[in-house]
Amino acid sequence: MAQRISLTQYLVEQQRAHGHIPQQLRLLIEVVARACKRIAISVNKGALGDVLGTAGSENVQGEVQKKLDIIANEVLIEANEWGGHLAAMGSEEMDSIHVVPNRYPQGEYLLLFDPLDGSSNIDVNVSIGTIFSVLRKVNNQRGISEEDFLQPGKQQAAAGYCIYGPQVTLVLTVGDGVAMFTLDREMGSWVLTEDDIKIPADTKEFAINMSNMRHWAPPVKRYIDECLAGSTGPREKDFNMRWVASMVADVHRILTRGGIFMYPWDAREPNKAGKLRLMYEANPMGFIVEQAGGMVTDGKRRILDIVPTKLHERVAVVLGSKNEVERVTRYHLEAATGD
Ligand code: AHM
Ligand code: MG
Repeated sequence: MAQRISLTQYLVEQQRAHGHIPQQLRLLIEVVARACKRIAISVNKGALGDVLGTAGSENVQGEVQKKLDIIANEVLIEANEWGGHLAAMGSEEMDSIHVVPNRYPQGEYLLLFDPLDGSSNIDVNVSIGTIFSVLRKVNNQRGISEEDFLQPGKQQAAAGYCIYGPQVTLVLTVGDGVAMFTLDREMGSWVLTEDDIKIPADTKEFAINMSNMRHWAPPVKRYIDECLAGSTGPREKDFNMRWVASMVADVHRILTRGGIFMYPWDAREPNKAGKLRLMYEANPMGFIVEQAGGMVTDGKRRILDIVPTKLHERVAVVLGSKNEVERVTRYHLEAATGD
């Protein structure tokens, strides 16, 4: 029988081999992974667990919260606040940061999460997920504030997501490639099922919400028009389209077989850089995709270089197969310089 490598064994061996997973970071990752198991149980219960539908509240961004958004948020906070590995947490579903209460020791790390990504898919039984990002607390001179979180994505110590789909899968990077673990439901354990995942540099598959086409900027329109023109257009090949409306599911497909994902700026709300959130969605997914050899920009700049100005900052996102993301980014730069 092939040897099964658990998440714990993977982390311990990574630490031994490369020395980049300190004790607190390992604990943090294991606690988040355990919280994801609890969330998976609630997701699986569905109507039987009374977890479907809206909670009757809105988050800081004015979005209606689903019951599962709130449950997942609470599970992650409860699981993470007592272990001594964290100083504070930030969540897409909370107005401001949650500092670890005084009764618990404060750790060296900061955790950010989108507790339940793809909320619109909860009630229709389509894949959803949890996305998380880990930063180090850089300033040790004073207490903790929102400012401590405003670090560019390239400073992440780890990032990952858990997808609640036909299989429950945890995807993780600690800055040394990307590994995938599948939940063995009978045993309740995470088993390494793929290591050193690489995204092919070329693809014939794009993911974008086409209903927003009339609001896009010209470079995005140009790129998609060329894909749609297929084998008789300038790209001289036919493209396929997928849009799950759960970023976790779209990114998971791209990690598995390549592709490009875009949630661009659009003219409906010109002052909003994009729909997705820099710190809960774009940065962690960006770290994972880059670690898998892909590329991530906001159309012009590398996302992981952006220095956030606020916790809930939004950003346009273009990510996935390197040659396609490079092309979209080039189209934006050409449009800006008038080439
Ligand atoms: P959420 O975090 O509130 O669920 O919103 C983010 C989701 C992404 O997972 C997905 O890519 C996008 O919103 C879908 O947007 P749209 O409804 O415009 O297709
Ligand atoms: Mg989300």
